[in-house]
Amino acid sequence: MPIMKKLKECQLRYLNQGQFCDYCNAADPRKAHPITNAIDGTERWWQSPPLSMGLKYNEVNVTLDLGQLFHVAYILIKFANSPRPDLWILERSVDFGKTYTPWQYFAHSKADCLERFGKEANVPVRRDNDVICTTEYSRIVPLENGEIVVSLVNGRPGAKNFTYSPSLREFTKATNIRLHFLRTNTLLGHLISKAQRDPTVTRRYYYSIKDISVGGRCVCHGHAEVCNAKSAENQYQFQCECQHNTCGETCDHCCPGYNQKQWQPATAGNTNICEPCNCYGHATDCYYDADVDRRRESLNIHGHYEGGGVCINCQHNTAGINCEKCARGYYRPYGVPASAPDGCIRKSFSIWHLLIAKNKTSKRCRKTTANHFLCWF
Ligand SMILES: [Ca+2]
Repeated sequence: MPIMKKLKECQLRYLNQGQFCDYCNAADPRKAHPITNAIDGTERWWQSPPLSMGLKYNEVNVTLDLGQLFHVAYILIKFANSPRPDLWILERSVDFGKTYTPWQYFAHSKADCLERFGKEANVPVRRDNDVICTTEYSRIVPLENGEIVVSLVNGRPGAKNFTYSPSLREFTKATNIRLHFLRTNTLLGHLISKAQRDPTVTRRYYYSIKDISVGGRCVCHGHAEVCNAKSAENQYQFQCECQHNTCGETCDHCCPGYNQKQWQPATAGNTNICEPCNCYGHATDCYYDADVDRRRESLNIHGHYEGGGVCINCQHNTAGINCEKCARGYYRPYGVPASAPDGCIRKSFSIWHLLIAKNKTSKRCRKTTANHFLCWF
């Protein structure tokens, strides 16, 4: 918001006894109304420029940056010395403010709901992700200290089973919240013709917010019971305590080495635990490959070809999806297990000469075809 200096604020409660106005002053803490006042938890308030400075100030955005992804359960807005807005949209972003989508519409009349937003007013919520239009919060009274409570979980079908309701989990996600105000409440002042209009009346029309409270929980995709402050120094950022071999701030991927199966959120019937890859101890990380899974080429730790884990950076001269082979130029002598750390030995042709011979009987010969042997000398 631009810093407003010498801007008159006119409090509506004094209308009966005559108008009371004062000057805003950014330099005077008692008369300044910066946006930080809307989240400071005190009685100080934020105030937008009045319509006397231009009708463009009907449209004002207030944006809250949550700093990370949350499931938002409710938003409580306490207004200050102006009525609640006449027409506005509560919006959310899940991509840190790049794009916004409507969360709930607010209008004074049912006609506005339909004409401005294409929504029938005050219809009961049927689906978890219904975007509704409500008229109950746009009344002119109270003139001051009005409140708006937006509940994004309670009253929706998935509320009782939130963790396992994918559509409600998705609907409540937000990294940013935007109050997109479109029209102030005007005591029907807009009906007065321009010629008759009291030039001071529009000084009374503005938005003012005393405080905004947001309640929610971390997004952990069902893979954590607890979400705590990231560190003692940073009490405003939270991190899930991930279970089921999941990693990340929101437990949104499998931990390194646990990608035998594709990551999935936990559901009511399945924790969808991330399974370790079988790399025979030759690699610490792996990735999931759907094609490998489909072709059943990856061996899991139970010895079954299930999942699509592909080992990354096989060590100890090994290679292959499971590091089960020896790298080019190396061989694993017969009987040495795939998990042996030094099982792959360099083929040295200066010492070991290969010869295809017929019918050889030696400890260093291996039968290749019916009458041929591969021998080392
Ligand atoms: Ca405040």
